[in-house]
Amino acid sequence: MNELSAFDITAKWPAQHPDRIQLYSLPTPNGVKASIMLEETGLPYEAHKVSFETGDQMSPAFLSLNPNNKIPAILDPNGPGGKPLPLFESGAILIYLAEKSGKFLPQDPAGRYQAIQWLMFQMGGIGPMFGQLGFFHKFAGREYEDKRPRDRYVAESKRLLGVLESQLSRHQWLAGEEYSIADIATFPWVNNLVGFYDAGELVGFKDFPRVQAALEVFRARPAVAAGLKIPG
Ligand SMILES: N[C@@H](CCC(=O)N[C@@H](CS)C(=O)NCC(=O)O)C(=O)O
Repeated sequence: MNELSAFDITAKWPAQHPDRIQLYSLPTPNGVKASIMLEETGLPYEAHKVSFETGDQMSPAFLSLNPNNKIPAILDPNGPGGKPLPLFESGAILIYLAEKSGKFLPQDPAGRYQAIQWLMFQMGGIGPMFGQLGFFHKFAGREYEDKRPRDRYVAESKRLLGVLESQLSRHQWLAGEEYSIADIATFPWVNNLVGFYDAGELVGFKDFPRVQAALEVFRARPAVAAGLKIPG
């Protein structure tokens, strides 16, 4: 019996490699933040698929780790003090993995807060607003006759893209000249907006050339290409 077996989630998703970080996820814009970060850092991990089709995120085993029934979540057998650490919320996972690996979060305090600031901007702005736009443009909300909710999220998404454009006109990446967890949080959502949601025309994506260029550089990273497909 390993230490992880004390966590109910491992009964539904058994760990083949209990010494590695366990990732519970799906390749959605929030899920791939964790898989891309794990690929980028090279930390050893094992990915488990949480299928929405079968409602895995609502199962008691999953809820025992994340009571908010959302992916991604992780379980690190070797957390602080050498004890297992369960963790949910993609922003918290990114900060944790950055601190554990010593990568993608500047060491100097001012730079570190810049990266956290842009990470929070994604968590509180980009993710929720682009997500709502997806609902009203691509999913069930598309059928609604009243287009005001959709238009509201289109306008807000454009505004947020404008904020990214302005920041990227001054810096190579969101938190400055170094690629950071702020970029790992944000670009999967931009990618999803113009890809899976097919909302590029709706938000006038061509009006944000620096965001477009940064997205291309992001997508060209091998760890990003790999992480976007995990778990398969
Ligand atoms: N704030 C959360 C949001 C996570 C989230 O919304 N995950 C979605 C997939 S992108 C999910 O698990 N949805 C399943 C559900 O709502 O039942 C985070 O960043 O981790």
